[in-house]
Amino acid sequence: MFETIVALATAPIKSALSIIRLSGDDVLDVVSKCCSKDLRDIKERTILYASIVDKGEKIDDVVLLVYKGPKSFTGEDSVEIICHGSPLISKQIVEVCMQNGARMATNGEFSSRAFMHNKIDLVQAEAINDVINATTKEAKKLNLLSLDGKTSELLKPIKTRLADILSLIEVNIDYPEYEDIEVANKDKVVAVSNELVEKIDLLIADGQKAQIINEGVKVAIVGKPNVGKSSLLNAFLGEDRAIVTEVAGTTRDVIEGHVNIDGVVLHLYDTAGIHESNDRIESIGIEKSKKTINDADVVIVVLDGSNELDDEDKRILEYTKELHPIVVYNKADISSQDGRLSISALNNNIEPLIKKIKEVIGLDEISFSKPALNNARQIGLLKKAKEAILKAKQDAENDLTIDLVSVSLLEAYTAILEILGEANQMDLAKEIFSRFCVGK
Ligand SMILES: Nc1nc2c(ncn2[C@@H]2O[C@H](COP(=O)(O)OP(=O)(O)OP(=O)(O)O)[C@@H](O)[C@H]2O)c(=O)[nH]1
Ligand SMILES: [Mg+2]
Repeated sequence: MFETIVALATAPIKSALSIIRLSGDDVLDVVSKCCSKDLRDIKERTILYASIVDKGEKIDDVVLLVYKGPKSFTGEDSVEIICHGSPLISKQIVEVCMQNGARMATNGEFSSRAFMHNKIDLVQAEAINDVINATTKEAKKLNLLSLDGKTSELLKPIKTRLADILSLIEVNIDYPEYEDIEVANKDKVVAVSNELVEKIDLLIADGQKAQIINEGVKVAIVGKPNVGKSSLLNAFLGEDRAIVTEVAGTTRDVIEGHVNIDGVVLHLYDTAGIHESNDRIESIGIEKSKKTINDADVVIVVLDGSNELDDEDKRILEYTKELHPIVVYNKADISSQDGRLSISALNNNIEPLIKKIKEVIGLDEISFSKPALNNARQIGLLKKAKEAILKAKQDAENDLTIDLVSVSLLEAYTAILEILGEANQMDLAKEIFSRFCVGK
């Protein structure tokens, strides 16, 4: 029994129209009780013009979209009420629906119903949120591919291959007397493991690129005082976001800005100049700079190209060494460029740096249109599956018995199913018998 849930699907602000959404087993009954028309006998998707009423009094004239399950988003009978866009009206309609048997939906409950009724898998469910939250058209395009199920498709060959080898092992163990069944031995496990790891590695690499398109890249701008870090932030943003002065130690706090560079959002963090300071406030800023450096995906060390490097510059280069920073020489307008990566933040001439950042991020054209698993949960589970397969391979190479080897393979299979949200529906027996005609 799926209770009828109700929620306002649009923003609670004045607008032309608002949509209230309901879904559940007795939704047609619930709405009929507060509507000028009876929906109970509706057999297929229908659009109706009607009034919503509360104890004989009209709340609003509305358009009703009535869906008969399973042909609806949730897979259940559903109704969408399109009313006038007044927060007061939508509130009254939600309330009257609740008085007649609906309850308020919780976060994501409509999507979770769609998932429970197998209308979408977990990757698709996550994509709904990602489509809504996308800040670039490139990210939205990738998430629409996931919503269409194209990303989930990528897992099919891996899932099938794992099920193949697992069922082969099962059959070998349970029916050793069958001679016409392929033997699940060490060589077979090693070969399949190699093949799977190669496939998963490709998915992880593509997934990390897609994650960048979805979430952007954190870029820390660091350097000693007065080299032009804040000027660089302003040049990126095309506006005077951070205060720029010739006084060393101008920036005290971390200043954030966001810019879209060919479909990738750079989350830029301009930091306080790092140096030895006795000023208490500045010292706090410097500590924050160091934290920002450690959280960043890309670190830009800004040097003043018009001066010789000094100990402070060298210390910062040393401090960031392991993070493989982009080292850029600013103030190219008043210094020689000497074939090094040079810019002039003051003159908004930062093209060479942007080119370098794009190079470091390493996205190719194709990354923007290729379906890929694209969030930390999905990529984390892919990595877990890979580790488990490597363990199975190692166990096989160490001549462990095949049933022990299969424990890790099963773990990998579960991780792949978990990505799709199918882990608790796993029915390996069904998989086995769909492949082998054992009962012949
Ligand atoms: N000629 C020239 N001057 C620049 C350039 N970029 C910045 N400056 C000057 O350098 C001085 C310091 O610039 P800021 O951007 O405030 O430097 P900062 O690194 O943020 O300094 P702190 O916040 O003190 O750490 C200012 O007078 C800027 O006008 C440049 O490309 N060329
Ligand atoms: Mg500054």
